[in-house]
Amino acid sequence: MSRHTAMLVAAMLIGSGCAAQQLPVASDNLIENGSFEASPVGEVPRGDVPEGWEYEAYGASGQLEIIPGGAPGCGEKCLKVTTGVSDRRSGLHGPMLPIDPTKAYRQSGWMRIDGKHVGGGGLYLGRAWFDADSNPVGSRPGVESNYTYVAGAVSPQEWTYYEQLLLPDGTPEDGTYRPDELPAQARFLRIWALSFEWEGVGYFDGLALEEIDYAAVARDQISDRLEAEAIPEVRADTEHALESLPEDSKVAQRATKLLGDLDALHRRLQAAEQRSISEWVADREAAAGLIRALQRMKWEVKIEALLLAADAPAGGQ
Ligand SMILES: [Ca+2]
Repeated sequence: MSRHTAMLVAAMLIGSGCAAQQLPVASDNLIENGSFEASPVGEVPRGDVPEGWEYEAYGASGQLEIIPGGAPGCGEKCLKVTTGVSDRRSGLHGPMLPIDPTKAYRQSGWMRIDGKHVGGGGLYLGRAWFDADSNPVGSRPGVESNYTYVAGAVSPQEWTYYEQLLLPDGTPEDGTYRPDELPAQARFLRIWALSFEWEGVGYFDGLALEEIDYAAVARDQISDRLEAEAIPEVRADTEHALESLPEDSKVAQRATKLLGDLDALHRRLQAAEQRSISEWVADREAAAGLIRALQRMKWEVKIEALLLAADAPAGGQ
């Protein structure tokens, strides 16, 4: 049994999929032949690239090969990239893939190296961004570099899964974007799978780009957080203590406002209508603050109720 076959069997036993994730996907893999299953085993002829890919990075120097085996659950073939003293750079660039910068995507893939890592570089998985006219979208004003990475200069000895959730740029007006953001002007991306500035053998497999249903992600995250922080109990405690407070008490009014905010959040979590990703991101961030405020408010209301009871004349009114 070859080493690769052994890894495939192990993967089946532990039930690992090619994309090791729990995120709700909203599309198929947008990368054609990201797992290299559509290519024949053997050296990729100089000047050529595997089906679905556009060109060899840093020149058509014939440093690519399709070999049997691959990452856990990722089929029966993978890409091997060899760099040496005479040419320390190679890899693959994908074709221009159309994207919608208001949507959410996950870019993922598996990488490993063989043997000792020599040199400062390593394997890189990322993408370059382009606008509607196929011009690069720089990460900062006046900066031409239009690429960001899922993982850079990595050199794992075993197959390792990398992924990154890409969300719309939340602040397009500042003219910059983070590595985990889609630039607002971007309409295309080009996948990069590179072996850069080192000498050795690297492997890529299971490369994927998928649209993600971010509303479902945010809904789950917010709901889980409300449950984990016992917000239904906090609410019940607060409402119980509120019964002892006069309605015109300032504490009662603030508590009632917070409970109303919580109701509104619950309504948005259950709403069926389409909301933008930025609205979901804002809700996710606001939920954390609302949870903290509700937890403080519970005690404020309880203390206010105790103080009122202590001030009341003996025997009550
Ligand atoms: Ca494969």
